[in-house]
Amino acid sequence: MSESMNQQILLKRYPTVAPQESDFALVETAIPEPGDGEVLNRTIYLSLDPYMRGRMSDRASYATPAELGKVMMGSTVSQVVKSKHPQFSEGEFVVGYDGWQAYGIAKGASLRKLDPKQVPISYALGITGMPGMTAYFSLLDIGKPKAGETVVVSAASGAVGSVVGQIAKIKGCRAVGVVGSDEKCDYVVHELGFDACINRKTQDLNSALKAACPNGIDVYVDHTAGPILEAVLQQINLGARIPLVGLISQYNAEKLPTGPNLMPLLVKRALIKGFLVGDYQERHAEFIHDVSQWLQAGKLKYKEDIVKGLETAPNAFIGLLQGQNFGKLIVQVGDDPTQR
Ligand code: NAP
Ligand code: FER
Repeated sequence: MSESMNQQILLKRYPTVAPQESDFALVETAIPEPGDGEVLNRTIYLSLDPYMRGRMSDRASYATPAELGKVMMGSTVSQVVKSKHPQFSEGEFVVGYDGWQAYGIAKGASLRKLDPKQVPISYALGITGMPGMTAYFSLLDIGKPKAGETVVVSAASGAVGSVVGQIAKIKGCRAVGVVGSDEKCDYVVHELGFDACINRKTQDLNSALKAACPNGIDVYVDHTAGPILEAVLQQINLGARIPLVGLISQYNAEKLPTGPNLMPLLVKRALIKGFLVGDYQERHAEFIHDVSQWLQAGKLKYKEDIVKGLETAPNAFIGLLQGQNFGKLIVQVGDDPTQR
């Protein structure tokens, strides 16, 4: 491959299961010239992120699919080679979205300058970039960890998870990671300072979580969905918070697992929250006031399905679970003098 040429990786076809090399094509093209307001960048670092798997598909999604035959998208850290934008000069370092190629043309407005004296420029693709920001806001804004609480995170040694656990520690929480190897576990505990870590491939998730979280789980930052989420749910505490950040266990799946697909919750930032009516006893008067008024004004309709005789109770109850009741099922056990 010649240095005076551009190298690009194109997406050739959408993988049906795990992506394969043959889904991509490496091509050589001329290095492009920047137009007015544009910059020619030489890519130094290209970020590879799980979300890209979602783009390699024409399945409906929150994001537009990667176009077949085009350069794969991706965040990049680059050096400016030629600039036709007043705010950028040759030699400067920038973070942008130039994709899987050695040289890219970018509009100046889509680039942010990097100062190599502050942190290594590659960090702009990780801890000081999109993954770090994901960790920071998902944990703090949705997880709302309080000192003393237990925070569990999956993909814990990764770009997002490693930051989640460390911020949890900064906030005075117990941090527990779930990862896919002993080596990662070791790193998460001994280098990152998590309190415990579980190997999802070799340990029984339920018993390992129980042992690692003796006070239960207050926050679970979910990066995987699937079996880890299933096990975590068995140990959650009253009022636990679960930022649903990623579902990587299903990104390569040909068919979605049985049971509910939680992806729409992530995409729509929807909320699932447990409810127990007993929590609202103090607001009973408020309820009675409104509902009585609406009934009297004819704004609420109400249907009762009254079966007669105590002896009908077992069958009526069996029917309730089969949908045979139509309205609120009640057994009339005795005479109602108010109805005479
Ligand atoms: P990462 O953790 O650096 O790398 C992905 C990791 O996922 C792998 O190393 C692996 O770790 C784990 N993994 C892969 N397949 C898995 C499976 N079948 N079951 C369980 N774990 C599996 O990636 P990242 O960039 O930090 O992203 C982590 C998650 O955050 C992803 O789900 C991503 O989509 C999500 N994310 C969401 C947003 C958002 O705005 N919602 C933004 C950024 C990232 P182990 O083998 O160690 O478990
Ligand atoms: C991911 C990275 C980014 C991801 C979603 C996003 C579900 C979405 C970012 C946005 O639209 O702001 O891995 O996985």
